[in-house]
Amino acid sequence: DPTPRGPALPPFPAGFPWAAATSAHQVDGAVAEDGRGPSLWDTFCATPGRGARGETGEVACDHHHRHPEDVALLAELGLGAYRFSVAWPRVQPGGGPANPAGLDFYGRLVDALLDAGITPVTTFDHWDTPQSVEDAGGWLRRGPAHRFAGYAALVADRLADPVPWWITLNEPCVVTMLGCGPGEHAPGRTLLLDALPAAQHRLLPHGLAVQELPTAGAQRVGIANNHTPVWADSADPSDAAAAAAYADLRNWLYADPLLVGAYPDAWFAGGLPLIAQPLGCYGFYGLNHYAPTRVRAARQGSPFPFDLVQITGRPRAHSGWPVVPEGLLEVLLALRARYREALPPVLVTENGCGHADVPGADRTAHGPARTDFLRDHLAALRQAVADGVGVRGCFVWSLLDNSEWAEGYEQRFGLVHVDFDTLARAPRAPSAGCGEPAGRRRRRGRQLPSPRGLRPAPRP
Ligand code: PNW
Repeated sequence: DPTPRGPALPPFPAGFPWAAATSAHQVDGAVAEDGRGPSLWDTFCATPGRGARGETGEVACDHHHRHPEDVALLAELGLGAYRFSVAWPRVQPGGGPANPAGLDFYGRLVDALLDAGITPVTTFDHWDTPQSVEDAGGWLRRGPAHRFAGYAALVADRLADPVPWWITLNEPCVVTMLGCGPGEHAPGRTLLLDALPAAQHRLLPHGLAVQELPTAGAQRVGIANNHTPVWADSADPSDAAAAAAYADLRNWLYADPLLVGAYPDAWFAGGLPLIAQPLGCYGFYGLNHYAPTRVRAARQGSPFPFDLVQITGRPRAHSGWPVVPEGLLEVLLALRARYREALPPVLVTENGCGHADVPGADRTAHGPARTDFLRDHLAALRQAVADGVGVRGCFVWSLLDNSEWAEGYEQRFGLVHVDFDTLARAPRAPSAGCGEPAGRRRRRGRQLPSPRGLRPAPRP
């Protein structure tokens, strides 16, 4: 048993659900089964020079076939909820007619979760837009928003009864910021600031879904927005202005329209249309958080009004992101300060850290870096709750090691190790510092009371 190092896991209010998340492209595999059509990520990864080492989501974790084993792992880990995404191209392979076999897969997954007493939390769109929708102009046009609403209604018709929590979109900011600006993510467009219309066209489907889904029986409908604390590099007013511009582009552009009903009043506001009223969230606001960002005034010739500066003096995840646990507290306090009573209860829909396997190291242990990351971020979350931020649950990214998009399979975020040769799963135990040996933790986990706010809806 590891020797405890540092403080034990902080206690949370009773009923606080511990949970884990995945997304379809990153874990499902089986891309040519059930009549599934290609997504823009399938195309991107198969394009030479795009995905790291040519790695694709063709097999991924084979969650599509192995979901019964993965649901058993969730139960073994004592997790109360599971956030997964539905792949639009599995449900509407060409972005048009429905594919019943695709919907059946998600029906089986939801049934397995409910049978295990685990609450399903379902994302409609975790970036894997059908290739046909992209071919018609993608998110640079308004059209996909209406097609998305039709897709969401199809899924809700089938699953809204048993699924109590719905997430419309995962991190629309990353789609604009990485997919259409510099082109590091699918669809690989390099439009820089001309990508801005995609931000609005990504928010429109959220607005449509929030209006329509409650009628289809969905109890709670939110979003999973990525937020980063933005630190100015110095007290110089030009650095402070650059930090404010970055915060608008990265954080508030995707949150203000939902919670305030306006785009942030900033350097790009003139390019975006007026919004009549808040697009809304119905029951919760989802926060994905990984790391803060340091920003300074742009040097001459930059296409943006800011430059990003490395945060030094901190440990780093494999992605290069600095590990700053108090950043999670900062983000939660900033959300509360900005939106006050307009902020619904927050679900932390992603937080975690990726590291590469160390050759020869024990694959059933997290290693000190991930153990420290999780313990210290949970302590920051505990502090936010103590400070009165209404946080309803926390989803670790991720249940399984999986495909980290354009980076391939090297970065491992999983509570569970996946051997990508054999697809064997092995739960990881904390290396040290979480205070309890894995065996005892697991027994305790199973006895957790059903989380109050995340109880599965009665079976139809
Ligand atoms: C999120 N950034 O992606 C996604 O929701 C997950 O699918 C992903 O695996 C996870 O975080 C880890 O990366 C992000 O550049 C990608 O700031 C990029 C950024 C943030 C989040």
